[in-house]
Amino acid sequence: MKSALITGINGQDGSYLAELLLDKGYAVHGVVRRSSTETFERIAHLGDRITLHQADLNDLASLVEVMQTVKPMEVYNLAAQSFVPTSWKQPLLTTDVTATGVTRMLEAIRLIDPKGVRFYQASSSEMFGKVQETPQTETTAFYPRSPYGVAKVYGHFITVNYRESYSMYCVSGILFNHESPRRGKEFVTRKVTDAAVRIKLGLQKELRIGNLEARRDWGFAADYVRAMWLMLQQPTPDDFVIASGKTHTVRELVQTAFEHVGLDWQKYTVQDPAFVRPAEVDLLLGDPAKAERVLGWKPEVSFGQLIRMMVDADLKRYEARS
Ligand code: NAP
Ligand code: G4F
Repeated sequence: MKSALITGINGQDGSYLAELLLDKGYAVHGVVRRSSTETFERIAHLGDRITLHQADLNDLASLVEVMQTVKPMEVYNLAAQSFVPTSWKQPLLTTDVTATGVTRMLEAIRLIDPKGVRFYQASSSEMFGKVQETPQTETTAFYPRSPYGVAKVYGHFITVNYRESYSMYCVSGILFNHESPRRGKEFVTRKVTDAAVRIKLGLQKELRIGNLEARRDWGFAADYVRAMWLMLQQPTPDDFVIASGKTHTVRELVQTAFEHVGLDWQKYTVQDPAFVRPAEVDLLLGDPAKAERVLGWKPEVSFGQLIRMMVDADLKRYEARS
């Protein structure tokens, strides 16, 4: 039986990836960090079909111990301080987890089983930042615009470096924004779909938001975890851009979500400088041609379908509570 270890299994992507790997017959293990209250909301439904191990990306010994215990064939490093605004408030924590945490994962693998393990690193389109060309591809130069983006560039290149230095099977997926009903509420898509529903139900008065002109290439998380798995099944390790190939403004996102609940977004949306970033990534648009050609990967859910799916899921959640 194939075995896989997922760091960040309790996050949005970790939960979808765990489901995918279970469906494929893997023994699925996950790394979770210690918390005073255990809120495994996204993976509770998987019950004892997955095995959880306590470790932290900041603690090398704990990662080595998990590697020794599980002896996985595939490792998916999804754990990170993943919220861009927090990376300005906690730049050193972001560096420790999102940048050097990747080296700790790679070292744990190098020490335990450098030839047997296949490693996936969750790289990000935030690395393109102030974009140097459009659309962005695997060869576009990086120009990160936040401590998070800088940390991801480090994680990306240390992954490439372990592949080239030790001939380890290490790949980096440069994933553009992907969302789902399991997205954290601090990210703009879920903040908007949750607000549209709450306003519709009379639970909230307005949506306070930052830059409406920022453009993102948004896709569905369950489509994107398929690409992660495909990357680790290739005969040789390589890096891929995973994107929808379409871009939309935050304004279009708000309009789509509010329209779906029958509200005029302009009546309820207030621009608030508190949500404007010190440095913005204005435009992301990925070119997934290489992933399509080599991996046979294609996204199945469009932007409109995704936002409506998220609104519907939020509606269901609130209706179930009343
Ligand atoms: P997420 O929901 O924020 O999940 C991140 C996970 O990392 C959480 O489970 C979190 O644990 C865990 N974590 C944080 N610090 C840790 C530490 N010190 N030790 C161990 N675990 C730690 O993020 P996501 O959206 O699923 O994204 C998954 C990965 O893809 C991240 O690396 C993210 O940066 C990257 N990425 C995401 C996107 C996107 O659009 N979603 C795009 C490109 C790249 P808790 O559950 O305890 O908080
Ligand atoms: O949803 P966001 O917070 O996502 P962001 O910053 O693009 O980062 C996400 O995608 C990355 C991939 O490119 C991942 F690596 C990262 O881990 C994360 O998953 O913001 C999207 C856009 C930004 O331009 C932001 O300025 O929405 C704009 N925005 C406007 N008002 C807002 C808001 N973002 C948030 N979170 N909240 C607002 O009120």
